Amino acid sequence: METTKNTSGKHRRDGDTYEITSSEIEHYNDLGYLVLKEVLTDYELKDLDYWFDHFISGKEIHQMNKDFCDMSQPYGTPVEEFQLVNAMCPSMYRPELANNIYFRVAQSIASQIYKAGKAEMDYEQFLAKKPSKAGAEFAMHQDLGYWPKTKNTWTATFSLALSDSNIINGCLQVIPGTNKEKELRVHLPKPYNGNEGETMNRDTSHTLVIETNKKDQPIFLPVKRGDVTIHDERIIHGSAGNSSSEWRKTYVMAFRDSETIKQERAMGYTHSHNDKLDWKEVLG
Ligand SMILES: O=C(O)CCC(=O)C(=O)O
Repeated sequence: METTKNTSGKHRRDGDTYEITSSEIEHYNDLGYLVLKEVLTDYELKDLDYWFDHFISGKEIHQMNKDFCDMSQPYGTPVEEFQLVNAMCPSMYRPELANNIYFRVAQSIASQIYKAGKAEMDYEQFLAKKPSKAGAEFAMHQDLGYWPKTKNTWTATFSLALSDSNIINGCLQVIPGTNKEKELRVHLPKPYNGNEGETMNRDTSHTLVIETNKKDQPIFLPVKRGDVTIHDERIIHGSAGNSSSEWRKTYVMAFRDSETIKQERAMGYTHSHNDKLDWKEVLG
């Protein structure tokens, strides 16, 4: 059903529903990503801004341990040296955030994309790049390279722009079509400057990185505040540092099949960096 003649967001919203077209679903399934404009209004974003700034400024640090971290640097990096600030699973720490307007609208989109089962929210993450931090990069990876092996891997990861995001401040980059590669690329712990030769693992750092090759042609996905990008679990993606004088702010929310989430939880996996897992065992 191709009803979305006027593509502006407000014509596609009806309450908690944001209507997407069959060609957008096809685009997502074929190329592994999608960009949707004006998903939330500025009024709706204001409440999310409050919680985002609350977490990113470290107000819940006392209870978050490794869930408040810099994913571009090893755990234990002093907070004042953070460049890429991450707050994992925020509504686990502040349940008032759960069931917010972003969740409800993203749920409506995930359910339109996924018909083979029930799409449910698996985890959330706040991600902020400080201004003028060239090192605030998100190393190229496939999300599945990070996660325990599950029978069904279907995932739609939503990134809501809370600030405009562009090439200068390190917007998301994807390599279209890599979602169709049969094998996952090899993911290795990221070596850090000054730590060459030091063994990094899932206890010392969250960051894994793949080697890209000459054929890999990333494209940038610049977005405006209120827009959303969606990427699947196999597409190669990442982002560069922030060379601008403004923050880049993103609210990530991932949806997976309800049975997959049950399987993850049975392994003790919630996507919190504080989960205790035997990674050799769960990666399969
Ligand atoms: O938005 C970014 O810079 C990267 C986020 C990312 O890699 C992810 O959500 O999987």
